[in-house]
Amino acid sequence: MARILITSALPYINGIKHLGNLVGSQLPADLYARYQRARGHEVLFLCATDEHGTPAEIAAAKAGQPVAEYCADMYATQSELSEGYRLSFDHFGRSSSPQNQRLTQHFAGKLDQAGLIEEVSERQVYSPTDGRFLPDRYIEGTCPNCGYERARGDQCENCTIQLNPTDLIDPRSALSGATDLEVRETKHLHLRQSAMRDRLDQWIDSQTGWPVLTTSIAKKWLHDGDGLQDRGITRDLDWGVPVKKGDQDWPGMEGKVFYVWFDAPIEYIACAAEWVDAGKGTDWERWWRTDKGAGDVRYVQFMGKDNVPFHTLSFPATIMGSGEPWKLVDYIKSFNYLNYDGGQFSTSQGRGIFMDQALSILPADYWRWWLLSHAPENSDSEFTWENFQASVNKDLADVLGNFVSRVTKFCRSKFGEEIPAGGAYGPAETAAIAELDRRIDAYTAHMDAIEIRKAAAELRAIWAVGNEYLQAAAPWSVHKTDPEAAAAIVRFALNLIPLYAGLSAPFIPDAADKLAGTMGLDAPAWPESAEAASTALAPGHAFTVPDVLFAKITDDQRTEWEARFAGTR
Ligand code: B3M
Ligand code: ZN
Repeated sequence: MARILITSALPYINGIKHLGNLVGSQLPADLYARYQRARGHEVLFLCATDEHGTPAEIAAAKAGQPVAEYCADMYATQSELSEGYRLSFDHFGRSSSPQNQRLTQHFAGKLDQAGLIEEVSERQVYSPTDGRFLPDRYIEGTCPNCGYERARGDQCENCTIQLNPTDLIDPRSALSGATDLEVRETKHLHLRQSAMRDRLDQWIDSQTGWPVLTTSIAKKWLHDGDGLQDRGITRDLDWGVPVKKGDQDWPGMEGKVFYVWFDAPIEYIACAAEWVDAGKGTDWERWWRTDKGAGDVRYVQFMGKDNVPFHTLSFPATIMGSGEPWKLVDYIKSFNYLNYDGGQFSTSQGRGIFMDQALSILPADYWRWWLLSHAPENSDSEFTWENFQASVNKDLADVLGNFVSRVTKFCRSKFGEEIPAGGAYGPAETAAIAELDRRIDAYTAHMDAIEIRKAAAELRAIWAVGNEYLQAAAPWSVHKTDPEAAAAIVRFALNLIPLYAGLSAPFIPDAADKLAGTMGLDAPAWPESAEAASTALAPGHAFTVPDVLFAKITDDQRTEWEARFAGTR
Protein backbone atom coordinates (compact mmCIF):
# COMPACT_ATOMS: atom_id res chain seq x y z
CA MET A 1 0.00 0.00 0.00
CA ALA A 2 1.40 3.37 -1.03
CA ARG A 3 0.78 6.73 0.65
CA ILE A 4 -0.33 9.49 -1.65
CA LEU A 5 -0.72 13.15 -0.76
CA ILE A 6 -2.93 15.01 -3.22
CA THR A 7 -3.64 18.73 -3.34
CA SER A 8 -5.76 20.77 -5.70
CA ALA A 9 -4.92 24.43 -6.36
CA LEU A 10 -6.85 26.46 -3.83
CA PRO A 11 -9.92 28.19 -5.30
CA TYR A 12 -9.82 31.89 -4.73
CA ILE A 13 -12.44 33.14 -2.31
CA ASN A 14 -13.74 36.01 -4.44
CA GLY A 15 -16.83 34.30 -5.80
CA ILE A 16 -18.29 31.08 -7.10
CA LYS A 17 -15.97 29.30 -9.52
CA HIS A 18 -16.86 28.44 -13.11
CA LEU A 19 -16.58 25.04 -14.73
CA GLY A 20 -13.22 25.96 -16.24
CA ASN A 21 -11.80 26.43 -12.74
CA LEU A 22 -13.36 23.16 -11.62
CA VAL A 23 -11.89 21.05 -14.41
CA GLY A 24 -8.48 22.71 -14.08
CA SER A 25 -7.73 21.47 -10.59
CA GLN A 26 -10.32 20.24 -8.09
CA LEU A 27 -12.20 17.78 -10.27
CA PRO A 28 -9.20 15.91 -11.73
CA ALA A 29 -7.63 15.86 -8.26
CA ASP A 30 -10.80 14.24 -6.96
CA LEU A 31 -10.77 11.68 -9.77
CA TYR A 32 -7.23 10.72 -8.86
CA ALA A 33 -7.93 10.62 -5.12
CA ARG A 34 -10.97 8.40 -5.60
CA TYR A 35 -9.05 6.12 -7.92
CA GLN A 36 -6.09 5.71 -5.58
CA ARG A 37 -8.35 5.04 -2.60
CA ALA A 38 -10.23 2.45 -4.66
CA ARG A 39 -6.91 0.75 -5.41
CA GLY A 40 -6.38 0.40 -1.67
CA HIS A 41 -3.79 3.13 -1.16
CA GLU A 42 -3.68 5.51 1.77
CA VAL A 43 -4.65 8.93 0.44
CA LEU A 44 -4.71 12.38 2.00
CA PHE A 45 -6.58 14.74 -0.31
CA LEU A 46 -6.54 18.41 0.70
CA CYS A 47 -7.96 21.63 -0.61
CA ALA A 48 -8.89 25.00 0.89
CA THR A 49 -10.10 28.44 -0.02
CA ASP A 50 -7.41 30.99 -0.85
CA GLU A 51 -8.64 33.97 1.13
CA HIS A 52 -6.10 36.76 1.25
CA GLY A 53 -5.08 39.55 -1.11
CA THR A 54 -6.64 42.51 -2.85
CA PRO A 55 -9.27 40.58 -4.85
CA ALA A 56 -10.78 39.32 -1.56
CA GLU A 57 -10.91 42.87 -0.20
CA ILE A 58 -12.48 44.16 -3.39
CA ALA A 59 -15.07 41.38 -3.56
CA ALA A 60 -16.02 42.02 0.08
CA ALA A 61 -16.34 45.74 -0.56
CA LYS A 62 -18.58 45.02 -3.54
CA ALA A 63 -20.74 42.76 -1.41
CA GLY A 64 -20.85 45.47 1.25
CA GLN A 65 -19.44 43.14 3.91
CA PRO A 66 -16.44 43.20 6.21
CA VAL A 67 -13.82 41.03 4.53
CA ALA A 68 -13.66 38.39 7.29
CA GLU A 69 -17.42 37.99 7.16
CA TYR A 70 -17.43 37.86 3.36
CA CYS A 71 -14.78 35.13 3.40
CA ALA A 72 -16.67 33.09 5.99
CA ASP A 73 -19.85 33.24 3.90
CA MET A 74 -18.09 32.44 0.66
CA TYR A 75 -16.22 29.60 2.33
CA ALA A 76 -19.56 28.10 3.35
CA THR A 77 -20.86 28.49 -0.21
CA GLN A 78 -17.78 26.94 -1.76
CA SER A 79 -17.80 24.03 0.73
CA GLU A 80 -21.39 23.28 -0.11
CA LEU A 81 -20.64 23.31 -3.83
CA SER A 82 -17.66 21.00 -3.31
CA GLU A 83 -20.00 18.55 -1.67
CA GLY A 84 -22.46 19.02 -4.51
CA TYR A 85 -19.81 17.93 -7.01
CA ARG A 86 -18.80 15.09 -4.67
CA LEU A 87 -15.26 16.41 -4.26
CA SER A 88 -13.94 13.96 -1.70
CA PHE A 89 -11.51 16.18 0.19
CA ASP A 90 -10.29 14.74 3.45
CA HIS A 91 -10.37 18.34 4.56
CA PHE A 92 -11.43 21.59 2.93
CA GLY A 93 -9.56 24.27 4.85
CA ARG A 94 -9.07 28.02 4.77
CA SER A 95 -5.85 29.90 4.12
CA SER A 96 -6.98 32.43 6.75
CA SER A 97 -6.73 29.73 9.44
CA PRO A 98 -4.58 30.25 12.55
CA GLN A 99 -2.60 27.16 11.49
CA ASN A 100 -1.64 28.86 8.24
CA GLN A 101 -0.82 32.12 9.97
CA ARG A 102 1.59 30.30 12.29
CA LEU A 103 3.25 28.29 9.55
CA THR A 104 3.57 31.24 7.19
CA GLN A 105 5.29 33.28 9.89
CA HIS A 106 7.44 30.26 10.71
CA PHE A 107 8.63 29.92 7.11
CA ALA A 108 9.38 33.64 6.87
CA GLY A 109 11.50 33.38 10.04
CA LYS A 110 13.44 30.40 8.68
CA LEU A 111 14.02 32.07 5.33
CA ASP A 112 15.29 35.14 7.12
CA GLN A 113 17.68 33.05 9.24
CA ALA A 114 18.98 31.48 6.03
CA GLY A 115 19.78 34.93 4.68
CA LEU A 116 17.21 34.63 1.92
CA ILE A 117 15.16 37.69 2.77
CA GLU A 118 16.11 41.20 1.89
CA GLU A 119 14.47 44.41 3.12
CA VAL A 120 13.90 46.74 0.21
CA SER A 121 12.70 50.34 0.25
CA GLU A 122 10.01 51.18 -2.28
CA ARG A 123 8.11 54.29 -3.16
CA GLN A 124 4.36 53.78 -3.07
CA VAL A 125 1.20 55.76 -3.19
CA TYR A 126 -0.16 56.63 0.26
CA SER A 127 -3.64 58.00 0.96
CA PRO A 128 -3.80 60.06 4.18
CA THR A 129 -7.62 60.10 3.93
CA ASP A 130 -7.79 56.29 3.83
CA GLY A 131 -4.89 56.02 6.27
CA ARG A 132 -3.11 53.39 4.13
CA PHE A 133 -0.89 52.66 1.18
CA LEU A 134 -2.93 51.90 -1.91
CA PRO A 135 -2.17 48.88 -4.06
CA ASP A 136 -2.08 49.70 -7.77
CA ARG A 137 -5.58 48.58 -8.48
CA TYR A 138 -6.95 50.78 -5.69
CA ILE A 139 -5.85 53.87 -7.56
CA GLU A 140 -7.96 55.28 -10.38
CA GLY A 141 -7.47 58.16 -12.77
CA THR A 142 -7.48 59.24 -16.37
CA CYS A 143 -5.51 57.10 -18.83
CA PRO A 144 -2.61 59.07 -20.34
CA ASN A 145 -2.96 56.96 -23.49
CA CYS A 146 -6.67 57.03 -24.35
CA GLY A 147 -8.24 59.47 -21.92
CA TYR A 148 -10.49 56.83 -20.28
CA GLU A 149 -11.44 58.29 -16.91
CA ARG A 150 -11.59 55.13 -14.86
CA ALA A 151 -8.21 53.60 -15.65
CA ARG A 152 -6.63 51.61 -12.80
CA GLY A 153 -3.13 52.05 -11.42
CA ASP A 154 -1.98 48.80 -13.02
CA GLN A 155 -3.81 48.86 -16.33
CA CYS A 156 -6.32 50.78 -18.43
CA GLU A 157 -9.28 48.52 -19.05
CA ASN A 158 -10.27 50.54 -22.09
CA CYS A 159 -7.08 50.46 -24.17
CA THR A 160 -5.32 47.67 -22.15
CA ILE A 161 -2.08 49.64 -21.74
CA GLN A 162 -0.03 48.63 -18.67
CA LEU A 163 0.35 51.51 -16.25
CA ASN A 164 2.10 52.59 -13.10
CA PRO A 165 -0.04 54.53 -10.62
CA THR A 166 2.15 57.59 -11.15
CA ASP A 167 1.27 57.56 -14.89
CA LEU A 168 -2.40 58.36 -14.18
CA ILE A 169 -3.73 61.88 -14.72
CA ASP A 170 -5.74 63.17 -11.73
CA PRO A 171 -5.21 60.05 -9.64
CA ARG A 172 -7.65 59.31 -6.83
CA SER A 173 -8.29 56.58 -4.29
CA ALA A 174 -10.71 53.97 -5.59
CA LEU A 175 -11.74 53.39 -1.98
CA SER A 176 -12.69 56.92 -0.93
CA GLY A 177 -12.21 59.07 -4.00
CA ALA A 178 -9.60 61.08 -2.08
CA THR A 179 -7.24 63.03 -4.33
CA ASP A 180 -4.69 64.07 -1.70
CA LEU A 181 -2.47 61.13 -2.63
CA GLU A 182 1.23 61.25 -1.93
CA VAL A 183 4.19 59.04 -2.71
CA ARG A 184 5.86 57.70 0.42
CA GLU A 185 8.82 55.51 1.11
CA THR A 186 7.90 52.09 2.50
CA LYS A 187 9.88 48.94 3.29
CA HIS A 188 9.07 45.51 1.90
CA LEU A 189 10.52 42.04 2.14
CA HIS A 190 11.89 40.33 -0.94
CA LEU A 191 12.54 36.62 -1.17
CA ARG A 192 15.91 36.07 -2.84
CA GLN A 193 14.73 33.46 -5.30
CA SER A 194 17.64 34.27 -7.59
CA ALA A 195 19.99 32.83 -4.96
CA MET A 196 18.17 29.52 -5.27
CA ARG A 197 18.07 29.35 -9.02
CA ASP A 198 20.63 26.57 -9.42
CA ARG A 199 19.04 24.41 -6.77
CA LEU A 200 15.63 24.83 -8.37
CA ASP A 201 17.04 24.12 -11.80
CA GLN A 202 18.68 20.91 -10.61
CA TRP A 203 15.59 19.83 -8.77
CA ILE A 204 13.40 20.32 -11.84
CA ASP A 205 15.93 18.47 -14.01
CA SER A 206 15.90 15.56 -11.58
CA GLN A 207 12.12 15.12 -11.92
CA THR A 208 11.21 12.50 -14.47
CA GLY A 209 8.00 12.18 -16.38
CA TRP A 210 6.47 15.55 -15.55
CA PRO A 211 3.99 16.73 -18.16
CA VAL A 212 5.62 18.89 -20.83
CA LEU A 213 3.26 21.73 -19.97
CA THR A 214 4.57 21.82 -16.40
CA THR A 215 8.27 21.59 -17.19
CA SER A 216 8.23 24.03 -20.09
CA ILE A 217 6.60 26.74 -17.98
CA ALA A 218 9.05 26.21 -15.12
CA LYS A 219 12.06 26.29 -17.45
CA LYS A 220 10.81 29.40 -19.17
CA TRP A 221 10.70 31.30 -15.89
CA LEU A 222 14.09 30.00 -14.86
CA HIS A 223 15.90 30.89 -18.04
CA ASP A 224 14.05 33.50 -20.06
CA GLY A 225 15.02 37.13 -19.85
CA ASP A 226 16.86 37.85 -16.63
CA GLY A 227 15.94 34.47 -15.20
CA LEU A 228 14.35 33.93 -11.86
CA GLN A 229 13.63 37.24 -10.13
CA ASP A 230 13.57 38.02 -6.44
CA ARG A 231 10.02 38.81 -5.48
CA GLY A 232 8.20 40.95 -2.97
CA ILE A 233 6.47 38.80 -0.38
CA THR A 234 4.80 41.56 1.65
CA ARG A 235 1.98 43.98 0.97
CA ASP A 236 0.44 47.06 2.56
CA LEU A 237 -2.96 45.59 3.20
CA ASP A 238 -5.07 45.06 6.31
CA TRP A 239 -6.28 41.62 5.35
CA GLY A 240 -3.74 38.82 5.40
CA VAL A 241 -1.12 37.12 7.56
CA PRO A 242 0.68 39.79 9.64
CA VAL A 243 4.39 39.95 8.87
CA LYS A 244 6.41 38.32 11.66
CA LYS A 245 9.49 36.11 11.92
CA GLY A 246 8.15 33.09 13.71
CA ASP A 247 6.39 34.57 16.72
CA GLN A 248 8.72 37.62 16.86
CA ASP A 249 7.75 41.06 15.59
CA TRP A 250 9.55 42.24 12.48
CA PRO A 251 10.75 45.79 13.03
CA GLY A 252 9.64 48.12 10.26
CA MET A 253 6.97 45.67 9.07
CA GLU A 254 4.20 46.75 11.39
CA GLY A 255 0.80 46.86 9.74
CA LYS A 256 1.95 44.83 6.74
CA VAL A 257 0.88 41.40 5.64
CA PHE A 258 2.43 38.66 3.54
CA TYR A 259 1.61 38.59 -0.16
CA VAL A 260 -1.20 36.16 -0.89
CA TRP A 261 0.97 33.97 -3.11
CA PHE A 262 3.43 33.55 -0.24
CA ASP A 263 0.91 32.18 2.25
CA ALA A 264 -1.46 30.35 -0.14
CA PRO A 265 0.77 27.34 -0.94
CA ILE A 266 1.80 27.09 2.71
CA GLU A 267 -1.88 26.40 3.32
CA TYR A 268 -1.36 23.01 1.64
CA ILE A 269 0.65 22.13 4.73
CA ALA A 270 -1.49 24.05 7.20
CA CYS A 271 -4.57 22.31 5.82
CA ALA A 272 -3.18 19.00 7.05
CA ALA A 273 -2.84 20.55 10.51
CA GLU A 274 -6.43 21.80 10.22
CA TRP A 275 -7.46 18.27 9.29
CA VAL A 276 -5.95 16.97 12.53
CA ASP A 277 -7.36 19.83 14.62
CA ALA A 278 -10.79 19.09 13.17
CA GLY A 279 -10.47 15.60 14.62
CA LYS A 280 -10.27 13.86 11.24
CA GLY A 281 -6.68 12.71 11.48
CA THR A 282 -4.01 12.18 14.08
CA ASP A 283 -0.62 13.04 12.62
CA TRP A 284 -0.14 15.61 9.89
CA GLU A 285 3.64 15.72 10.01
CA ARG A 286 3.66 12.11 8.85
CA TRP A 287 2.44 13.54 5.51
CA TRP A 288 4.63 16.61 5.34
CA ARG A 289 7.93 16.13 7.16
CA THR A 290 10.40 13.73 5.64
CA ASP A 291 12.05 13.39 9.06
CA LYS A 292 8.71 12.34 10.55
CA GLY A 293 7.48 9.65 8.22
CA ALA A 294 6.73 11.50 4.98
CA GLY A 295 9.79 10.02 3.26
CA ASP A 296 7.66 7.43 1.47
CA VAL A 297 4.79 9.76 0.58
CA ARG A 298 4.18 10.50 -3.09
CA TYR A 299 2.92 14.07 -3.40
CA VAL A 300 0.87 15.00 -6.47
CA GLN A 301 -0.44 18.51 -7.21
CA PHE A 302 -3.19 19.55 -9.66
CA MET A 303 -3.53 23.05 -11.13
CA GLY A 304 -4.20 25.28 -14.12
CA LYS A 305 -1.21 26.36 -16.21
CA ASP A 306 -1.27 29.92 -14.84
CA ASN A 307 -0.43 28.54 -11.41
CA VAL A 308 2.56 26.48 -12.51
CA PRO A 309 5.33 29.06 -11.88
CA PHE A 310 4.23 29.43 -8.26
CA HIS A 311 4.33 25.68 -7.72
CA THR A 312 7.48 24.82 -9.63
CA LEU A 313 9.55 27.78 -8.41
CA SER A 314 8.14 30.00 -5.65
CA PHE A 315 6.74 27.39 -3.29
CA PRO A 316 9.72 25.03 -3.72
CA ALA A 317 11.96 28.06 -3.04
CA THR A 318 10.10 28.61 0.24
CA ILE A 319 10.44 24.96 1.18
CA MET A 320 14.07 24.48 0.16
CA GLY A 321 15.07 27.85 1.54
CA SER A 322 13.68 27.01 4.98
CA GLY A 323 16.44 24.43 5.39
CA GLU A 324 13.91 22.12 7.05
CA PRO A 325 12.89 18.67 5.81
CA TRP A 326 9.47 19.50 4.34
CA LYS A 327 8.08 17.30 1.61
CA LEU A 328 8.52 18.60 -1.93
CA VAL A 329 6.05 17.82 -4.68
CA ASP A 330 6.75 14.69 -6.75
CA TYR A 331 4.41 15.26 -9.69
CA ILE A 332 2.61 18.31 -11.00
CA LYS A 333 -0.37 17.72 -13.26
CA SER A 334 -1.25 20.98 -14.98
CA PHE A 335 -4.09 21.92 -17.31
CA ASN A 336 -4.77 24.25 -20.20
CA TYR A 337 -7.96 26.29 -20.29
CA LEU A 338 -11.51 25.28 -20.94
CA ASN A 339 -13.28 27.80 -23.17
CA TYR A 340 -16.97 28.47 -23.30
CA ASP A 341 -18.93 28.49 -26.53
CA GLY A 342 -16.49 30.37 -28.73
CA GLY A 343 -14.98 32.58 -26.03
CA GLN A 344 -13.43 32.43 -22.62
CA PHE A 345 -15.01 31.72 -19.28
CA SER A 346 -14.68 34.89 -17.26
CA THR A 347 -15.33 35.39 -13.58
CA SER A 348 -15.11 39.16 -13.79
CA GLN A 349 -17.50 39.31 -16.74
CA GLY A 350 -19.72 36.53 -15.42
CA ARG A 351 -19.39 34.70 -18.73
CA GLY A 352 -19.91 30.95 -18.97
CA ILE A 353 -21.49 28.53 -16.59
CA PHE A 354 -20.71 28.60 -12.89
CA MET A 355 -20.65 25.74 -10.42
CA ASP A 356 -23.94 26.63 -8.74
CA GLN A 357 -25.77 27.15 -12.05
CA ALA A 358 -24.59 23.86 -13.51
CA LEU A 359 -25.80 21.89 -10.47
CA SER A 360 -29.14 23.66 -10.53
CA ILE A 361 -29.96 22.11 -13.91
CA LEU A 362 -28.35 18.66 -13.83
CA PRO A 363 -26.80 16.24 -11.30
CA ALA A 364 -23.06 16.28 -10.62
CA ASP A 365 -22.26 13.10 -12.56
CA TYR A 366 -23.34 14.64 -15.89
CA TRP A 367 -20.89 17.50 -15.38
CA ARG A 368 -18.13 15.33 -13.97
CA TRP A 369 -18.35 13.01 -16.95
CA TRP A 370 -18.32 15.71 -19.58
CA LEU A 371 -15.64 17.82 -17.92
CA LEU A 372 -13.28 14.96 -17.21
CA SER A 373 -13.73 13.27 -20.58
CA HIS A 374 -12.93 16.64 -22.20
CA ALA A 375 -10.26 17.79 -19.76
CA PRO A 376 -7.97 20.40 -21.38
CA GLU A 377 -4.85 18.28 -21.01
CA ASN A 378 -2.87 18.73 -24.20
CA SER A 379 -4.50 21.89 -25.47
CA ASP A 380 -7.34 24.19 -24.55
CA SER A 381 -10.74 22.57 -24.95
CA GLU A 382 -14.16 24.02 -25.44
CA PHE A 383 -17.53 23.58 -23.84
CA THR A 384 -20.44 23.74 -26.24
CA TRP A 385 -23.98 22.76 -25.39
CA GLU A 386 -24.19 20.57 -28.46
CA ASN A 387 -21.14 18.61 -27.49
CA PHE A 388 -22.34 18.33 -23.90
CA GLN A 389 -25.75 17.04 -25.01
CA ALA A 390 -24.19 14.55 -27.41
CA SER A 391 -21.77 13.17 -24.90
CA VAL A 392 -24.27 12.84 -22.07
CA ASN A 393 -26.86 11.23 -24.33
CA LYS A 394 -24.46 8.87 -26.03
CA ASP A 395 -21.98 7.84 -23.37
CA LEU A 396 -24.08 7.97 -20.24
CA ALA A 397 -27.61 7.33 -21.44
CA ASP A 398 -27.18 5.15 -24.57
CA VAL A 399 -24.13 3.17 -23.59
CA LEU A 400 -24.04 2.74 -19.81
CA GLY A 401 -27.61 3.58 -18.82
CA ASN A 402 -29.22 1.60 -21.59
CA PHE A 403 -27.16 -1.50 -20.94
CA VAL A 404 -28.14 -1.58 -17.28
CA SER A 405 -31.76 -0.89 -17.98
CA ARG A 406 -32.08 -3.48 -20.73
CA VAL A 407 -30.53 -6.36 -18.87
CA THR A 408 -32.21 -5.72 -15.52
CA LYS A 409 -35.64 -5.28 -17.11
CA PHE A 410 -35.28 -8.31 -19.33
CA CYS A 411 -34.24 -10.42 -16.37
CA ARG A 412 -37.14 -9.19 -14.27
CA SER A 413 -39.62 -10.05 -16.98
CA LYS A 414 -38.30 -13.54 -17.70
CA PHE A 415 -36.57 -14.76 -14.54
CA GLY A 416 -37.57 -12.35 -11.75
CA GLU A 417 -35.38 -10.01 -9.75
CA GLU A 418 -32.56 -12.37 -8.93
CA ILE A 419 -29.53 -13.67 -10.79
CA PRO A 420 -30.72 -16.63 -12.90
CA ALA A 421 -28.75 -19.86 -12.97
CA GLY A 422 -28.67 -21.18 -16.52
CA GLY A 423 -25.82 -23.05 -18.14
CA ALA A 424 -22.08 -22.49 -18.25
CA TYR A 425 -20.42 -19.56 -19.99
CA GLY A 426 -19.22 -20.18 -23.53
CA PRO A 427 -16.92 -18.61 -26.14
CA ALA A 428 -18.85 -15.32 -26.32
CA GLU A 429 -18.36 -14.76 -22.58
CA THR A 430 -14.73 -15.81 -22.75
CA ALA A 431 -14.11 -13.31 -25.53
CA ALA A 432 -15.88 -10.54 -23.65
CA ILE A 433 -13.85 -11.30 -20.52
CA ALA A 434 -10.60 -11.19 -22.48
CA GLU A 435 -11.50 -7.88 -24.04
CA LEU A 436 -12.57 -6.44 -20.71
CA ASP A 437 -9.38 -7.52 -18.98
CA ARG A 438 -7.28 -6.00 -21.73
CA ARG A 439 -9.22 -2.76 -21.48
CA ILE A 440 -9.14 -2.68 -17.69
CA ASP A 441 -5.34 -2.92 -17.86
CA ALA A 442 -5.26 0.02 -20.26
CA TYR A 443 -7.70 2.00 -18.14
CA THR A 444 -5.63 1.38 -15.02
CA ALA A 445 -2.44 2.42 -16.79
CA HIS A 446 -4.03 5.71 -17.91
CA MET A 447 -5.37 6.41 -14.45
CA ASP A 448 -1.96 5.73 -12.91
CA ALA A 449 -0.39 8.11 -15.42
CA ILE A 450 -3.18 10.69 -14.84
CA GLU A 451 -4.04 10.68 -18.55
CA ILE A 452 -7.62 11.64 -17.97
CA ARG A 453 -9.06 11.79 -21.47
CA LYS A 454 -7.50 8.48 -22.39
CA ALA A 455 -8.85 6.93 -19.20
CA ALA A 456 -12.34 8.26 -19.95
CA ALA A 457 -12.20 6.88 -23.49
CA GLU A 458 -11.18 3.48 -22.19
CA LEU A 459 -13.95 3.48 -19.59
CA ARG A 460 -16.48 4.29 -22.31
CA ALA A 461 -15.11 1.38 -24.34
CA ILE A 462 -15.48 -0.88 -21.30
CA TRP A 463 -19.15 0.09 -21.04
CA ALA A 464 -19.56 -0.54 -24.75
CA VAL A 465 -18.29 -4.11 -24.39
CA GLY A 466 -21.39 -4.90 -22.33
CA ASN A 467 -23.72 -3.40 -24.89
CA GLU A 468 -22.09 -5.16 -27.78
CA TYR A 469 -22.09 -8.45 -25.94
CA LEU A 470 -25.78 -8.14 -25.15
CA GLN A 471 -26.63 -7.11 -28.67
CA ALA A 472 -24.79 -10.07 -30.17
CA ALA A 473 -25.92 -12.62 -27.57
CA ALA A 474 -29.55 -11.43 -27.92
CA PRO A 475 -31.04 -13.24 -24.91
CA TRP A 476 -34.52 -12.07 -25.96
CA SER A 477 -34.38 -14.27 -29.08
CA VAL A 478 -32.42 -17.09 -27.48
CA HIS A 479 -35.02 -17.26 -24.71
CA LYS A 480 -37.70 -18.36 -27.16
CA THR A 481 -35.92 -21.63 -27.89
CA ASP A 482 -33.40 -22.07 -25.09
CA PRO A 483 -34.27 -20.37 -21.77
CA GLU A 484 -31.26 -22.01 -20.05
CA ALA A 485 -28.83 -20.39 -22.46
CA ALA A 486 -30.64 -17.06 -22.16
CA ALA A 487 -30.31 -17.28 -18.38
CA ALA A 488 -26.55 -17.70 -18.66
CA ILE A 489 -26.32 -14.65 -20.91
CA VAL A 490 -28.33 -12.60 -18.44
CA ARG A 491 -26.26 -13.89 -15.52
CA PHE A 492 -23.10 -12.77 -17.27
CA ALA A 493 -24.50 -9.37 -18.22
CA LEU A 494 -25.84 -8.69 -14.72
CA ASN A 495 -22.42 -9.46 -13.31
CA LEU A 496 -20.98 -6.69 -15.43
CA ILE A 497 -22.99 -4.10 -13.46
CA PRO A 498 -20.92 -4.30 -10.23
CA LEU A 499 -17.79 -4.37 -12.40
CA TYR A 500 -18.93 -1.14 -14.06
CA ALA A 501 -19.84 0.41 -10.71
CA GLY A 502 -16.34 -0.18 -9.35
CA LEU A 503 -14.50 1.03 -12.43
CA SER A 504 -16.74 4.06 -12.98
CA ALA A 505 -16.91 5.34 -9.41
CA PRO A 506 -13.96 7.76 -9.72
CA PHE A 507 -15.71 9.49 -12.65
CA ILE A 508 -19.39 9.21 -11.73
CA PRO A 509 -19.61 8.38 -8.03
CA ASP A 510 -23.36 8.82 -7.58
CA ALA A 511 -24.29 6.61 -10.49
CA ALA A 512 -21.76 4.04 -9.30
CA ASP A 513 -23.35 3.98 -5.84
CA LYS A 514 -26.73 3.54 -7.43
CA LEU A 515 -25.51 0.66 -9.58
CA ALA A 516 -23.97 -1.08 -6.59
CA GLY A 517 -27.19 -0.55 -4.61
CA THR A 518 -29.27 -1.92 -7.46
CA MET A 519 -27.23 -5.09 -7.37
CA GLY A 520 -27.69 -5.43 -3.61
CA LEU A 521 -24.12 -4.39 -2.72
CA ASP A 522 -23.09 -1.84 -0.08
CA ALA A 523 -20.70 0.12 -2.25
CA PRO A 524 -18.80 -0.05 -5.52
CA ALA A 525 -15.55 -1.98 -5.26
CA TRP A 526 -12.57 -2.12 -7.58
CA PRO A 527 -12.70 -5.47 -9.43
CA GLU A 528 -9.90 -7.96 -9.21
CA SER A 529 -10.41 -8.94 -12.84
CA ALA A 530 -13.25 -9.30 -15.32
CA GLU A 531 -12.91 -13.05 -14.92
CA ALA A 532 -13.49 -12.88 -11.17
CA ALA A 533 -16.25 -10.31 -11.56
CA SER A 534 -18.14 -12.47 -14.05
CA THR A 535 -19.09 -14.98 -11.36
CA ALA A 536 -19.18 -12.70 -8.33
CA LEU A 537 -22.96 -12.58 -8.11
CA ALA A 538 -24.19 -16.14 -7.73
CA PRO A 539 -27.52 -17.45 -8.95
CA GLY A 540 -30.26 -16.46 -6.54
CA HIS A 541 -28.63 -13.14 -5.58
CA ALA A 542 -31.36 -10.47 -5.50
CA PHE A 543 -31.28 -7.16 -7.36
CA THR A 544 -33.72 -4.42 -8.23
CA VAL A 545 -34.35 -2.62 -11.49
CA PRO A 546 -33.11 0.94 -11.10
CA ASP A 547 -35.13 3.85 -12.35
CA VAL A 548 -33.58 5.91 -15.13
CA LEU A 549 -29.83 6.24 -14.47
CA PHE A 550 -29.25 9.12 -16.87
CA ALA A 551 -32.02 11.13 -18.48
CA LYS A 552 -31.31 12.29 -22.00
CA ILE A 553 -30.93 15.99 -22.65
CA THR A 554 -33.64 17.08 -25.09
CA ASP A 555 -33.12 19.62 -27.86
CA ASP A 556 -35.55 21.94 -26.11
CA GLN A 557 -33.56 21.83 -22.91
CA ARG A 558 -30.35 22.44 -24.79
CA THR A 559 -31.75 25.47 -26.58
CA GLU A 560 -33.18 26.86 -23.38
CA TRP A 561 -29.91 26.48 -21.44
CA GLU A 562 -27.88 27.84 -24.31
CA ALA A 563 -29.94 31.01 -24.21
CA ARG A 564 -30.07 31.20 -20.43
CA PHE A 565 -26.30 31.04 -20.05
CA ALA A 566 -25.38 33.08 -23.09
CA GLY A 567 -25.30 36.46 -21.39
CA THR A 568 -23.49 37.48 -18.29
CA ARG A 569 -24.36 36.32 -14.86
N1 B3M B 1 -5.90 30.86 -5.79
C1 B3M B 1 -5.64 30.16 -8.10
C2 B3M B 1 -6.46 31.22 -8.67
O1 B3M B 1 -7.44 31.58 -8.05
C3 B3M B 1 -4.97 30.44 -6.81
C4 B3M B 1 -4.30 29.16 -6.48
C5 B3M B 1 -3.53 29.16 -5.23
S1 B3M B 1 -2.80 27.61 -5.03
C6 B3M B 1 -1.80 27.75 -3.71
O2 B3M B 1 -6.13 31.59 -9.77
ZN1 ZN C 1 -6.41 53.83 -21.88
